[in-house]
Amino acid sequence: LLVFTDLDGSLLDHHDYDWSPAAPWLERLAAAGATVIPVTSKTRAELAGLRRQLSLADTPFVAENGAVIGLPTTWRRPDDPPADVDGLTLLTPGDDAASLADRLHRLATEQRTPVRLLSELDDAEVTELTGLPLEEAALARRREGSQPLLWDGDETGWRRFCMALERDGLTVTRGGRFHHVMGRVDKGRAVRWLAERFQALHRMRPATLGLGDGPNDIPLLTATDRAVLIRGAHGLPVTVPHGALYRTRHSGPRGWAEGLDHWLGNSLEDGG
Ligand code: 2M8
Ligand code: MG
Ligand code: MG
Repeated sequence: LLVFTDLDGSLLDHHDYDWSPAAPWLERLAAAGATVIPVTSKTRAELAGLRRQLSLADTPFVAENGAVIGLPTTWRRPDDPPADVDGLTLLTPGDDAASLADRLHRLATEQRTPVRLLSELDDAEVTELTGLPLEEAALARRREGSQPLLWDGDETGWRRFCMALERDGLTVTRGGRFHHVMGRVDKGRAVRWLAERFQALHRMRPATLGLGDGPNDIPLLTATDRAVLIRGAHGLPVTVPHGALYRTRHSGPRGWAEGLDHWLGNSLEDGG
């Protein structure tokens, strides 16, 4: 079983980033041999410490909404790019963050609209906006393949700006607090890629389960066999076309555990 999970607002609480209500399920999944794969808007720099704390240091991960995929050695194939210093193979199917920033500023100037990139705020502002500790705010600003941003203009202006971005070949999505702009990537493509890689390595189609709370999780949820839409603490509407979708009553890590109770409550130990 592969469990693909969003972090902020899903495995982690939207406000204080706590995951203790989900910890018993993480242990149970590990004991049953299931692989938990974080699929997040967070950066690779943010994930380094988090993956250790969550005991997910040996599983693949998807950072920056699909722009960065990290593979541990057990998920590698010989023709992959070489492993980098952390012993991980990194795939970056989108566009690099610096060129995204340039294009965003160019389009914003053309449209005479103000746009604030998270990577260009200072650490204290990011802390204020997100509740992340200062050191983690600094790690969130280290973008490699996406640019989270704040839009101060009106809804019509935003829609016009989005259309310009999409005409320019960019992908626009939305997390709990920020809009996110990437190249031609999303969480769903990364999930499908990892499921195919698993199949290529093990000659067996994996069972997949997805959990997420935000608009940026819709592609993730539609890419998995069974899905959990976690009640959002962000107030944004999220509609997921899926034949096997469970919507939780709780939000954050309590909702995460509730979703696993629903799909795996009695069946995990005999194969999920
Ligand atoms: C940003 O991601 C969340 C995802 O829902 C958002 O859009 O609100 C990212 O920039 C991430 O790097 C950061 O850790 C997070 C903090 O809340 O915000
Ligand atoms: Mg989320
Ligand atoms: Mg996310």
